[in-house]
Amino acid sequence: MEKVLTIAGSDSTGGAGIQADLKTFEEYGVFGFSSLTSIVTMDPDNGWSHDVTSISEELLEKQLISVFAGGPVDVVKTGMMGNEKNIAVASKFIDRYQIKNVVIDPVIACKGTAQILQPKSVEGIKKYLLPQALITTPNLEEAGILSGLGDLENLDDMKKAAAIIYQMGAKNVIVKGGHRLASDKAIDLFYDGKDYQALEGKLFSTDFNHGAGCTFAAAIAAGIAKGYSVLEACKTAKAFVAVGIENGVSINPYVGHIWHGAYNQAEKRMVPENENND
Ligand code: PXL
Repeated sequence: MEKVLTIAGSDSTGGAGIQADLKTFEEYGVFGFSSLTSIVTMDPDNGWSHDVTSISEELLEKQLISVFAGGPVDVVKTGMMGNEKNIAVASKFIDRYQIKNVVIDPVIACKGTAQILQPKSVEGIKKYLLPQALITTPNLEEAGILSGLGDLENLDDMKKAAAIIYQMGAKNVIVKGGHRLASDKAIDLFYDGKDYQALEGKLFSTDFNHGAGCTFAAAIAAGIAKGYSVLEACKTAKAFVAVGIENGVSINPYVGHIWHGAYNQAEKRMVPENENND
């Protein structure tokens, strides 16, 4: 069975982060490993503000030693890293085990919070992780920050940003247009160093989409583990996330989540037989 490792933060509400990744890996039928970098908590008494508690680099290293005790994994995916030291540790293990299939979700800012990583972490992502990336999946804001271009407003801006991020060492770049792009479609821009390809999908007008970015990168990682080409993995991930958003769920008064199991209608699994016969 294919093995996929996520190195990311915890979202205890189960929509984003490591929880999204492991749920997505399961839907793709690959074996999921995880190493936590940070724990995100949200405060209902304070406008649902997000707080990030980083995990120490020593504890991240211990988790990675546990994961790699059985040898290399097929794919590594990274998400929220917490701080630059954790970025360096993750990078060291990717290098040590010669992992080539590396999906970097450069989590810099989340919806629902301001900038959550220090500027130093942005530098860490550029210095350590992008050169190791088979693909990186910035959203519009992150692509603007990483490329140094600032606000990206249209497809041309996305192309320029993708080319700059490609030059930083990522072998493929997909910039997610999402809701921030002035368009009535959900447009993602894929670039492999030669050609640009705009992937178009339906834009859903729902707020129940927390976790979409993490799930997209996790789905790409799982698709690559399954043997899809990078572009096919992106297209399938886009479809996987779109159905998840379409079937998003209200979790509490503050946030609604993408339903990670929607693509395979996971809610219909394991229903007791007598209920199935109704
Ligand atoms: O969506 C970005 C993100 C990534 N990782 C974790 C998060 C969030 C947003 O809340 O909690 C752990």
